[in-house]
Amino acid sequence: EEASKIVTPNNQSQLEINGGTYATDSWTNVTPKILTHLGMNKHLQQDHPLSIIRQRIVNYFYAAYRNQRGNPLFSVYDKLNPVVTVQQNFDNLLIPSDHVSRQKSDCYYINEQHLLRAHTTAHQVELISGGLDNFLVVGEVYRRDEIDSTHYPVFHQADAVRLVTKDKLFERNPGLELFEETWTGSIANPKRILPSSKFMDQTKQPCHTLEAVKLMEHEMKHVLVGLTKDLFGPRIKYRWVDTYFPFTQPSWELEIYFKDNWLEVLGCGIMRHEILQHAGVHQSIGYAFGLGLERLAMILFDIPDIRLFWSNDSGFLSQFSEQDLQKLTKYKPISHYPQCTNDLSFWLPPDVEVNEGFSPNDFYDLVRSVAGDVVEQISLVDKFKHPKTGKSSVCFRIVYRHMERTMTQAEVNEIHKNIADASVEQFNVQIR
Ligand code: FA5
Ligand code: MG
Repeated sequence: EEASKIVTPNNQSQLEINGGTYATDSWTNVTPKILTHLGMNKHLQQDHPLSIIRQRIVNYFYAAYRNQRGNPLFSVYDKLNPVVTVQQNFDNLLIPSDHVSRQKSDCYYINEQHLLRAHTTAHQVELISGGLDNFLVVGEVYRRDEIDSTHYPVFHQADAVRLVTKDKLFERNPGLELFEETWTGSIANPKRILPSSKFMDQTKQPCHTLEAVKLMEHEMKHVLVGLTKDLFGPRIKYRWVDTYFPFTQPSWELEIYFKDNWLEVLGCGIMRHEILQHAGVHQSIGYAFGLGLERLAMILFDIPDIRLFWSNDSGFLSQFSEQDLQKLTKYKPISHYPQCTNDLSFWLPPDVEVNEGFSPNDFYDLVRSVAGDVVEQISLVDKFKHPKTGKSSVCFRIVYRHMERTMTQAEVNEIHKNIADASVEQFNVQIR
């Protein structure tokens, strides 16, 4: 009863979110549980580790870029509404209409035209159109994903854009140009087929001069390595990896070496000039980047589980303080309560298979809606097709652990049963 009420917002014809009213449709897949995260603003909560990281990043940019009067060049937007349009999140950023990141199985859609932003880059074009040329955007983003200690469907990003004109970029080398002489300056046909990752030229966009791109690349990498060293100390090991984003060219990821592994901390690149043109900017070149706050915070504070960022437990929050931003205290686990593992196996309806009529992400959302944050991990441990009936069977392993107390087996069994009941109701499966 209870579960079905929670997991089927689709029965509603309208959703009220942040003061806006949205008609639901076949794209609607936000759950009430996910919607509770709007307005929590963990990145603005005093003494919260995400707020400390935000301030460190902002202060670094304030210090790195100043105008002649000594005032910070960058402005900060950290309270923008996470409800955005498909145009803001994808179209404005030249993300192809068939790109995987648009899929219903990856995003939280409110309806066909609106979604909870999947990256803070969604605000880039409106801010540039409004006349800004140096800004940071900080906020939470929403992505449908698996469940484990480093994945949560809501996490935080900081994005930045810096635009410079020819005079500024070539201050000390007058005579150099941002754009190739041979380039006509016209916006490429927006309907033309966009270069895919494999065919994107990693050197530069046709419109830019090599010297403009190289100078911007150098400045951007210098600033980002500076930020990394400011956060992790001067001896941190890092490397740049070529990558592809539809909205930058060339593009890179910065990885840092941490506990015997290379960990991706940000994506960045030279902004696609079409994006600037659409936003009314014709005489500048820009760089942009986006980074994840939880990843940085987990390393800096030694926080072992991403769910802890949502904890209201004073045993967690009282450990951190904004008093001295430079002093990063390591997290001390309050204690480790025992895990409890239960498997759930069921037959999918006839003619339905994993990723064909049944998406594991739909199941993960159901589990989060029913069980909340006591689920630490879920994995698909087994799937097979019955040779006679042709029906598919799946088995999910669910690991339960409360972060602040020990759960009894009876309590876990009850939640597990609720998940099973809700699965039958929502996916028409048969429990084995
Ligand atoms: C983006 O979201 C791009 N918008 C970044 C960007 C902006 C590139 C501007 C170029 C110009 P990506 O999906 O890789 O890219 O995420 C960026 C960062 O967010 C990652 O490097 C990582 O630090 C963080 N991140 C991504 N997914 C997760 C996740 N599931 N959990 C925690 N952090 C994540
Ligand atoms: Mg990435």
